[in-house]
Amino acid sequence: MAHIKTIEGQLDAKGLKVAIVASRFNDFIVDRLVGGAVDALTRHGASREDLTLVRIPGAFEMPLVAQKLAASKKFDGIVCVGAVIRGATPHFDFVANECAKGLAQVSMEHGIPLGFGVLTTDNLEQAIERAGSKAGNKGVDAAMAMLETARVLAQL
Ligand code: INI
Repeated sequence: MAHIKTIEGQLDAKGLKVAIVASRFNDFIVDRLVGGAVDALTRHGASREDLTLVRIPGAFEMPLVAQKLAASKKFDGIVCVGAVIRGATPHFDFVANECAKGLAQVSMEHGIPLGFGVLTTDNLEQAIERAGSKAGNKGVDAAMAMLETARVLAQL
């Protein structure tokens, strides 16, 4: 293909201040996602002192907390990690939908890159698969997506 002007984000997290918002609900899954996000960011140059972990009750509370973090302007990006599991959640759809919708709104309103690492699965096995086993670690993916987006936004 002919050369065209291309803008893309370098995966360099050096100097980036990042808030990681993690729900306590299903914490044995979520802790793996937090670990993945921290690992991904520090391996790409972020310093631990620039990372702040915010623990909250559940995925439903995530948008409000992300909104406050974004409004504080103390962070270059936010990574949200949680696990909403249908099998154990009669109100799965409400929690999952409100969480995703609210976080997208925060990202747009504040122009802040937000990595969405909230698992929404039918059962526990699928959640385990995405928390550091055969389907990877969605905390890693969310952190990397936030990082790439932050570096793209800085050039626009
Ligand atoms: N919160 C989650 O993060 N994951 C879930 O699977 C879940 N379930 O199963 O209900 C869940 N519910 C709690 C919810 O996020 C709120 O914390 C709660 O309703 C209080 O507002």
